Amino acid sequence: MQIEAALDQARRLIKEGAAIIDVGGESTRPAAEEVTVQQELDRVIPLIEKIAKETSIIISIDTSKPQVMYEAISAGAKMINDVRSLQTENALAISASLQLPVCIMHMQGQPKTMQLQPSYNNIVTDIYNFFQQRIEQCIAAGIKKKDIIIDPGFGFGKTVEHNLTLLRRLDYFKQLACPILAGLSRKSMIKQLLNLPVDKRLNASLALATIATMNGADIIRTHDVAETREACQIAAYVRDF
Ligand code: 7PM
Repeated sequence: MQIEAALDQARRLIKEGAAIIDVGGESTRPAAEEVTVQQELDRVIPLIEKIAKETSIIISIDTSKPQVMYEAISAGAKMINDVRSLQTENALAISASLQLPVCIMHMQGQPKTMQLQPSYNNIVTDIYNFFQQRIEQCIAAGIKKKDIIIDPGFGFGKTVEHNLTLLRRLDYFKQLACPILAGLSRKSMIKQLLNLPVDKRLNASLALATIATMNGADIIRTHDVAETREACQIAAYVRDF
């Protein structure tokens, strides 16, 4: 996407009521090729600068690369979203030095191959144990517990059954005492369950976001902010009544 189109998209998300905008320069879709640091920087830095100049929205930098984290924060980002959970060399140390919220997402394998043969002993406890260890390692590196957000990583090295189980049992992760982020919007589990193309997945995405909220999600990652806010506000009223 070119910079003006990306900026328009950011403006639309803000107008619809987004609390956070996630900006990324690496595709993490299944089978995606890797990109270089310079490619990522060229894609995200000018955009972050422009969004930060225009608004005070929280910008999250979606990257696994420590140099991109550092430069994005210098450009105005205020949060890190890492689908590799800060496991890249130096990512943990750089994040700790930045002292900002970080979303650590669970992924089995790498984007290129993660959907080939996902396998767990127990999808819920395996991922729970992963977070328990990872939170400990983050804290040991100097990241504050209050800055850690956890995300089970729907679709990242998971079958549709794994995704359904995680969604049903999302409340189990509350014991870790970190905010829970869930990204389900337009994901391929909807194709697998209802056989809908990506531009027809809004209703199903709202159902998934509603269930995630009922089951304890604190932050929802979505393409359709206005609709998702309404659905999740209702779910939160029912949940917290
Ligand atoms: C194709 C397939 C395009 C999948 C894009 C995607 C998450 C994320 C993504 C998530 C966090 C998408 C995904 N998903 N970061 N990045 N959690 N923290 O649907 O679920 O945007 S990429």
